[in-house]
Amino acid sequence: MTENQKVKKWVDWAVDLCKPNKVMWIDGDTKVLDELRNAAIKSGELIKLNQELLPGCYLHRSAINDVARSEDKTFVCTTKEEDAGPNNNWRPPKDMYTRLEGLFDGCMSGRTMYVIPFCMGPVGSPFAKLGVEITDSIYVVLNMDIMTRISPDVVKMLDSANDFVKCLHSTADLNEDNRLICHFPEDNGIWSINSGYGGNALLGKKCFALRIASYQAKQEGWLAEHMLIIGIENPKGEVHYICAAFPSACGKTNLAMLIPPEIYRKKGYKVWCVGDDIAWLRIGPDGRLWAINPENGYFGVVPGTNRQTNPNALATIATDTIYTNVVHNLDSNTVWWEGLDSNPPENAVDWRGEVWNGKTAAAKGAHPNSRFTTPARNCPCLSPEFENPMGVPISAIIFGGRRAKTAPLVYQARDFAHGVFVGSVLASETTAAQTGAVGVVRYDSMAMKPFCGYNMGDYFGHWLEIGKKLGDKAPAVFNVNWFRTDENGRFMWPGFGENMRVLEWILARCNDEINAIDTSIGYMPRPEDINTDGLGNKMPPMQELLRIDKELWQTEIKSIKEYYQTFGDHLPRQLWTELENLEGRLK
Ligand code: OXD
Ligand code: MN
Repeated sequence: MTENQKVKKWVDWAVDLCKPNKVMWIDGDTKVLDELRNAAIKSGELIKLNQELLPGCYLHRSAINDVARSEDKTFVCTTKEEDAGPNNNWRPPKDMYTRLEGLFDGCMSGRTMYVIPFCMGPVGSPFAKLGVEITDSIYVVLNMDIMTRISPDVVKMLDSANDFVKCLHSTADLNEDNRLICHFPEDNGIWSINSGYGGNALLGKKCFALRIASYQAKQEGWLAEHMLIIGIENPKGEVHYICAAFPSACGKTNLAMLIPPEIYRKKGYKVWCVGDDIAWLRIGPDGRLWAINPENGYFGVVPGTNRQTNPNALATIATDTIYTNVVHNLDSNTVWWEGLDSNPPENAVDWRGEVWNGKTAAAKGAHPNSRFTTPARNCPCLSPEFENPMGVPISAIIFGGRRAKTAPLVYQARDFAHGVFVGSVLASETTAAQTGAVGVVRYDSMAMKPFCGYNMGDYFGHWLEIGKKLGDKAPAVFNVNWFRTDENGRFMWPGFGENMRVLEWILARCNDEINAIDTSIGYMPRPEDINTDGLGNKMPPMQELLRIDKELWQTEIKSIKEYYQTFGDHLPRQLWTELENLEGRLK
């Protein structure tokens, strides 16, 4: 319970609307959480896995119509449509509140309402923000306990807080037709109904820490970004911090937990993970940009995680983890997924809950978007600065998409404003994993297209403003592309841990230790500036990886123009100038 009258009033209002049988406050008490876990095991919502092999680990299978973020059912409801921008679905707040009140009316009858005060960011940090999530799902309670900070200290903070984000959630009857994830940035509110999926239901994550926070950040002069944060320690023991934005499913968690190749490890290089998905960035007292990770855990994609791609993630998810929609190995009572090893279980149940034999089955056993929810404290390379209330100072910002031909392995923006341009035209090409044509360019500016809680044209303007305030203390901005392919469609760059070689060049640039070639698109390394020692048969064709195809870039300029036009007057004039300058340089 809290002393905060505003919170009490809001909870009372939610009780009147949702009509639960019982209300239960969650403050992180382990006895209470254990009881809830046991109740979920009893009802079948959770399966207790082999506690000798996977201590503290559980398996959950979602409804089969509820396995990913529902972008078409996600709305930003601002008074004026243009404030939401072409990047968001929009409805007038009044209309949406009326529809939601109808759906929430009595949705918790016969159920318990859980009230969870939570903190995004280290408790006591001036960067941190409070929320309260109301939900009727034990799975959501247990996931929120991993992903956010929940404790009696947080309840105490809430007692005297003026501000908190109101997060109302119900799984209701999981009816897709009535599924809605709605944001009311002007009221600090989120309403989500008919989904239990992480991105739709753990409202601290995408809904609060990105959509609502990006809106708050615009008002308050900071940035809420879809970025990992890592610290790279060099042999001298100095640590430089980098933020990186990649669209979903481009390997952010792998980069966030990177283990440097042996030749780097021998020299004393280490990579520390501060965050794998979200960064809140503010200008510090020294005028530099500082970042915290507002989350307390990782909600990562499971398939493809293995000893080669991400050994740190594999170690992290061996304990205290909730697995969602992976294969249940009935012989060992453990879990399996595609890409773990080449030894799928024969006596198993797939993510749909059906009998599955990995040796003979045609269909995949784990859902391609199956997930782990796991606490940050378990990560072997967790940064010692993870709980630092001031965060870490950022030397470089990296943007990266999935491009077969256009973008080279790496280039550096000419200055911060050019970096904003580079981030604004971040794009990925569709792969066979998506429906529709392959190779279509989709813009995902700063990897924030699905997560920016206001008009992206204004968001670009906000980035430029932050750049002006930072002046010559602004971090250097880079673009990377791990996904360039050869004429046979094979990736040219080995990726994963070897990405350290590109990070080394990026840091050398930040520290003014190496010259670069001034090209039409930005500053680039000479092929010999990327260290390829010890790559053996993974030796990449560096010339090809760094080639700029001017014709492709001219085509790119045409599609950037079309994209920019969608923002009308909201697109800052300065970005048009950056585009014209690029066009001029390419001639
Ligand atoms: C995520 C996403 O789940 O970006 O992190 O979709
Ligand atoms: Mn993400």
